[in-house]
Amino acid sequence: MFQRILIANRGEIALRVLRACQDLGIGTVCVYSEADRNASYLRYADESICIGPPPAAKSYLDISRIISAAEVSDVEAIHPGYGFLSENSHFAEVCASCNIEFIGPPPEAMRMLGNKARCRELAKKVGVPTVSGSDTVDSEEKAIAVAREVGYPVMIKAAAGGGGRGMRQAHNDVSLVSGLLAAAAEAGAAFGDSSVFIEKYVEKARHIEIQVIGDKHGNMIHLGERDCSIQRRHQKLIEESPSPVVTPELRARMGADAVKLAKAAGYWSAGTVEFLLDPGGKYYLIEMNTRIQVEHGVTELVTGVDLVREQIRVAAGEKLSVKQEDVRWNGVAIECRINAEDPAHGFRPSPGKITHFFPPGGPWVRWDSHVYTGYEIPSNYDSMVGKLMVHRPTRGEAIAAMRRALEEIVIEGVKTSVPLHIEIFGHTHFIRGNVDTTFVEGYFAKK
Ligand code: MV4
Repeated sequence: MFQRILIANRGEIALRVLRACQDLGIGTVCVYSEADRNASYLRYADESICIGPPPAAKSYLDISRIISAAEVSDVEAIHPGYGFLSENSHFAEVCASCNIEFIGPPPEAMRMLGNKARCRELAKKVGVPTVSGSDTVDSEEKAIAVAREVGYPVMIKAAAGGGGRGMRQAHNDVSLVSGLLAAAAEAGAAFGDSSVFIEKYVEKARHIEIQVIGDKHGNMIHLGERDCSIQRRHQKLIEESPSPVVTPELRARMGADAVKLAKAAGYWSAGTVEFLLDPGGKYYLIEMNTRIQVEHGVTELVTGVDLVREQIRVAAGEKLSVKQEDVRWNGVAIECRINAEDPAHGFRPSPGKITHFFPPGGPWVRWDSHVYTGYEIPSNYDSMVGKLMVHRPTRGEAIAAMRRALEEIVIEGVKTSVPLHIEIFGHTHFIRGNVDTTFVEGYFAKK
């Protein structure tokens, strides 16, 4: 096992990785930007190194600064968390060339699966269902031909994109041509790769993702699904496991397909295979996330598997501590992502000082967060202030527990998504589990 690792991230995920290291008896080095110099979790690290000014490009995204910190502190491995450099295969290669273990998948697997067009190709090759559509399209004529063949509406997606960036819907040839240009330009600017492909638009779908984890000895298991259909502008608001609509046999089929895809890419570490599930019960792969995700905690609650611990163990060359046949799913876990954002102003980020904070707690509640009274939320990074999770035997009890916890939490000084979460947890469609990916936007349109 590693003696000492560096955590190349900030906020609640830095704290989450610190806790896993504490449990494993591993020494820790945190890096932080000037905006995070007062971060509470830094006290739990054995060593903390300032790596630069607030802009992420000059700190958390700067490979040379992070590698320098790793070299001077003599760590054996780097945990990238989520976001920032976590899905950067070049960074993983630089780590390898410096003889530092990247706590994540091998770079070749990241490159293959992180590109949506290549991921789709691999899925097709190994027989995992995909949405009907095309490989990357290089002309308007080709795009129109594909769209007419699969039938409108279609989605135009950037191959290098993810989480809805570089994505456009099109209902006819005219919006297809304008959408192609817009998606390609957005992807070129954001990812330096403007290639796009076309998929049939799957209507009234739910977003179901399968958690996988593998080791370097060829073992790969799935830990069931998370239902992430409650999103707003491609930002997830609520995640739950199990999905109210996934049966044990559907879970087994989707899980086997997720494992098949990851194995075909020579994957190890934690990863998530995203599917759309249509109202007829058919599922289609859409992309793979080659990192630990924000919402990993709901899977930990229902399976009892510590995903960050397993990630670190397998990176160190150990075998997975769980076998597929021993995985059990107990009860229902739900997570609310609590963001500092202002619903009265289009949910724009609401950075600033938290003047009063009281955490939710009590039985069945898990609160993963780095914030405290007096904490100043920097404007440089994302606006998530914490993840509120509950775990109960049934979905109805989980909803009740979440409503109690949402009423308890106090965050003053900034605007947050707590009132929105309270509204959703009182909404009959949500309570009945009767939602699809258009729920939040549809709900606000009607108000
Ligand atoms: C889709 C889709 C319908 N058809 N692809 C959104 C985020 C990205 N991961 C994929 N997304 C979608 N891809 C096809 N072919 C609908 C969405 C989608 C969506 C998915 C999950 C949750 C909310 C969503 C909101 C709008 C669109």
